[in-house]
Amino acid sequence: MYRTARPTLDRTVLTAPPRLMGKAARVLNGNWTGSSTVPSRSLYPHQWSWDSAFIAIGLRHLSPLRAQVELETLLAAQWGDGRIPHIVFNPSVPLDAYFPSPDFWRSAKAGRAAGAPRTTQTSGIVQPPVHALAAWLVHLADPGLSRARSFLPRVYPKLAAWHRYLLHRRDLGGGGLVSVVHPWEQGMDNAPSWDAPLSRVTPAARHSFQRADLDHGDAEDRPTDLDYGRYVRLATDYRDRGYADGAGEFAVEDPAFNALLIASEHALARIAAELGAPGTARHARAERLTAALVERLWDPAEGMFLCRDVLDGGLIPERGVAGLVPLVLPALPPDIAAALVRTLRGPRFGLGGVARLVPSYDLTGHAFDRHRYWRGPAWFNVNWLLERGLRLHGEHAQADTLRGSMVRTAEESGFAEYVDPYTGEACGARGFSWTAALTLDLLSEPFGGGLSPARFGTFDPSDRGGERR
Ligand code: 9WN
Repeated sequence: MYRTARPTLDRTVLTAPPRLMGKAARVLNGNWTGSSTVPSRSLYPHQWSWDSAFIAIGLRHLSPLRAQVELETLLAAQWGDGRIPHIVFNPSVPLDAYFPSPDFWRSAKAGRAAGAPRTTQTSGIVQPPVHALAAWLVHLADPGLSRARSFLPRVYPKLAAWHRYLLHRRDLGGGGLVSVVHPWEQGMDNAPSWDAPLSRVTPAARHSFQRADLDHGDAEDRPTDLDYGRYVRLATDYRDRGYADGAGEFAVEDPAFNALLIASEHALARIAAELGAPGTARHARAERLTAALVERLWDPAEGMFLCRDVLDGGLIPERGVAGLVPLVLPALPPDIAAALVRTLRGPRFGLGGVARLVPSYDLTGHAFDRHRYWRGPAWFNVNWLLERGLRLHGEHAQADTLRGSMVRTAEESGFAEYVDPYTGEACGARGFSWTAALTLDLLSEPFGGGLSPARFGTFDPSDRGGERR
């Protein structure tokens, strides 16, 4: 299934490590609060869910202990129904530092029926489930420490409950895949894929909320007020329904969100095996989910996955980078993996050609904007997933090119939140945590490490011991 071309190590990776790793470490140390890492001191001064998972993946090379604590802090804010909230608020940060703030979400009260924590304040929506994958990679960084602290036995039940929540409460389309109920849940907040489903949502009145992001970010790069009004409306309605799932105005099956769930399900299988339980049922479920993903979201004519609008039933004809993220899946049919690689290298995404990093949206698409949030610029977490996916499917030369570009751009941009996909010009916050963390990971594990086929992708039903050593 996997091609075995011999990996090469490019010069950037050979010469950059000590100096660049030091710079990345300084970013992560500066953003560490004592129990978790903020994505950015200025723009995002709390703990974010998928950020913490990516941060832990890099932090494990610096301090496996801190990486474990990062995930444990997030999981301590898990709700009784299993959801992991997308933000865990730091009570010492002023309310006006970020909007929507805790007094908007009112999690303890509005989320009581769903089992929100009583004292920790959180949001009520979720973000992509990268956590089990992160927990597995963090364990692999120092299995001795992990076992001494009973890291996996403590996090496994919480991660299993998280996946149960998604699979049981969020299958709003009835086809086995998870739906997101807010663009912020998918993590690519302002992607053109949301435009059509969002257009049905009546925006909250402009005077009813005060944006904080424009104090730190350039308005030209951020979502418009109209889109923000719709985000606020959706979140308000969800809150006012007590965060109960099922009756909202927005429900979309997204390929990246579901692919990350599947990758995490494979990782949970590895964790189960490490804890002495067979992981076969989880691997099998991950393979069934992969089949559902292909059946519901694959578009052969586009050579990529699309989003499905669950409320009108149709595929959304927008080519966002989320449709390429399933490349991280080990059980993807080889012809589909090959088609994704062709699309990545073609004119729409420009890998190895016109693009320095893979853009968040089709370079030739009608909504492409090289600087506006998730409508064109390149993000490091997405590029990291694609780099690991290319490697997983044996595309080492492409992966090497991408890795070299990411490392160079991360350094030149001052670990920017995102960059112009053509030039690498920095946009958004600088000193952004997941950019620093994933650069550390690329430098420390140039061949894919825990995500290499031998340690992650291959599934042998007789393999009950997993990674136990
Ligand atoms: C809303 C923290 C988060 C990331 C998201 C990114 C942005 C927040 C915002 O920042 O979203 O959650 O205010 O725009 O889109 O992916 O997790 O870094």
